[in-house]
Amino acid sequence: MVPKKLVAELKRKDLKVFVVSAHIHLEGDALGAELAVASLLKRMGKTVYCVNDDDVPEEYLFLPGVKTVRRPHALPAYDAAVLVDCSDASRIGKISRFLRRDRPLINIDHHISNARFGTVNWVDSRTSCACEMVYQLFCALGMRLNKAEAVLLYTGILSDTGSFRYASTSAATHQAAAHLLRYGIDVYEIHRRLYENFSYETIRAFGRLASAMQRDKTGKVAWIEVPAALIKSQPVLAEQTDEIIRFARAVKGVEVALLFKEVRRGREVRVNLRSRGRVDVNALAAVFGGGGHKMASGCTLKGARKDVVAKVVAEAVRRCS
Ligand SMILES: [Mn+2]
Repeated sequence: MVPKKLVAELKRKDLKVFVVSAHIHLEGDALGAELAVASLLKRMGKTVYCVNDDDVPEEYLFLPGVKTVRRPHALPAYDAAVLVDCSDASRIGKISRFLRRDRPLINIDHHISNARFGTVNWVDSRTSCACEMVYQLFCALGMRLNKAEAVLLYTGILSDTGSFRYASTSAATHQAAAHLLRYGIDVYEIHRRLYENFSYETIRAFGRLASAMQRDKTGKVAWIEVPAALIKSQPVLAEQTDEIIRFARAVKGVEVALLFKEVRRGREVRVNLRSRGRVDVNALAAVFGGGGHKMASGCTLKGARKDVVAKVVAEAVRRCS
């Protein structure tokens, strides 16, 4: 349910200028929800700045309104901020330093680990994605969607539910998607843009990563490591978490799939965690200062790749037994 306070806040006449942002490592749900909220606010007569601490990944450049996204060094003067798909305000990156304590901060998120950092918090971890929540927001405001908004929300739902596969997909998710189809969106085109748009070299790199996959002796934990050198030669790999980790998760008997991306050689490793359902990877990531959902989470560790892999794999194996 959309909180009444959120609707009231958006309707406030004295709040004229909004900044809207989403988490770094932009992906379909974050970007779709951000742009859809921006569109909604503009239609309510607000001035809106979409700001991110990240460039938009190439596969999302087709999204309507994506050219309005700015990557500023600081935030512009604003009356209220809306953060979508962020478990914590710091998830928007360096620009979070410029959030003002004396301005409304609206938190719209579906992460179970959400820190309720806003002045208005709408956190619903039972919802599949931020875009499904933004869809509900349009309904609560009695606003008809336009086709561009439908494309944005459908893209977010498609990407965050793994194309309606993950357990977070509910009847309400499908109903929202069904409604979005009535706006004449081209679902195959969206699918193609997201999933059938890789370069020849990237697909070959996926193959190399799959063949370098490892698993523990119980076969319950499988992992893939992406070395810094490979990310350097194929930067797109840094964004392709789901495409890569699906190899590990798809192995029969695997309970926890892990992806280790060497962000800075010898110094920092980004870890993505996926569960088959038995192990809570939100709790597993929390051991290392991260979080997310029970089925999908992430954390970032300092140190050499070899040490990070050993530590996280050991903890994952422990939780599988
Ligand atoms: Mn999301």
